[in-house]
Amino acid sequence: MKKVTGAADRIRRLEVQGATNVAFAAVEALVEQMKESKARDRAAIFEEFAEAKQILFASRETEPFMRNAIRFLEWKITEAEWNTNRELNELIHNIAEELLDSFMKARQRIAEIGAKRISSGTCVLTHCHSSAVSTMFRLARERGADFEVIVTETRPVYQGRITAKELLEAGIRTSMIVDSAVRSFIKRVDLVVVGADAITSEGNVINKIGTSMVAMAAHEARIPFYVVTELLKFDPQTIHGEYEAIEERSGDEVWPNAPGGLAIMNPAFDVTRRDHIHGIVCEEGFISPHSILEAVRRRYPWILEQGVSST
Ligand code: RI2
Repeated sequence: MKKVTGAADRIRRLEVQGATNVAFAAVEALVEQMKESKARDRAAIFEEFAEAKQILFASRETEPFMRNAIRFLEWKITEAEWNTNRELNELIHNIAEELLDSFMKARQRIAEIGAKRISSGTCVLTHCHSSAVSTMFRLARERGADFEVIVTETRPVYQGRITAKELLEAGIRTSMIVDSAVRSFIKRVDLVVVGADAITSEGNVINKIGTSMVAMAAHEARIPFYVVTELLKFDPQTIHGEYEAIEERSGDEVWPNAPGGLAIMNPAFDVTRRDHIHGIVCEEGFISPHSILEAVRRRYPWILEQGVSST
């Protein structure tokens, strides 16, 4: 299981970052792993697949996009006719391509929709680094909008720096603030835009730690708060009453070599209630968080059918 354990380690260590990159790194590793399979029959191959899936699922807890993508592969290879490893490899490769292709179309549509809300003179605040949000900003810039983005540094691992570098490269006016300065700057901004790691059946959004405080500051200042995300991040387990698990990371990220005896809490994400979200920009359009389940059912019915168990 070298390919998947290697990928799982890179994901865990944050060498691969962001829900989308994590999902595609996991799919790629799984496809490569199956290519190396020496299993002789269907049952043995599915056993290997299940083992690989468990290793990847365990790499980071709050990654429903990765889980949905892997379940999609599993569903498709379960349904299809194939006899040899060679046939399976070709099939699995094509399924991964299909998923990537549908994702790319979704991402383009999201960027098109979101970019319409960013015109010249707009000041946008964003938190952390989201490839969906960056794509939308780049498109708005390409379309000629001259706007400004305020990026939070995003403690403890400073993903805001990734965002800042990307935006500067795209020729977007960018400034950075520390996370605790959000409320001091919120009145300067016209809207807040963030990405998502997970969306629940209630329309709540799980994103980088601190997002819910940004949302509260925006709510207090009556500034619109948008979430830009593919519906592939919907977690079907939440329909069955389960809470999205929030990954707890090592305290070393907060303070390496901290004094002994100091307890450090380091949750990677928090939950932003739907009441603080003005709109979700997704492949089904600009929607209210209240209609999330309906949108997922329309666009990806398989997520609801395949994703009912936690394995
Ligand atoms: P895209 C990131 O989590 C951030 O919370 C970001 O908003 C989210 O993933 C979505 O990113 P982390 O992996 O899928 O940095 O839009 O912990 O790239």
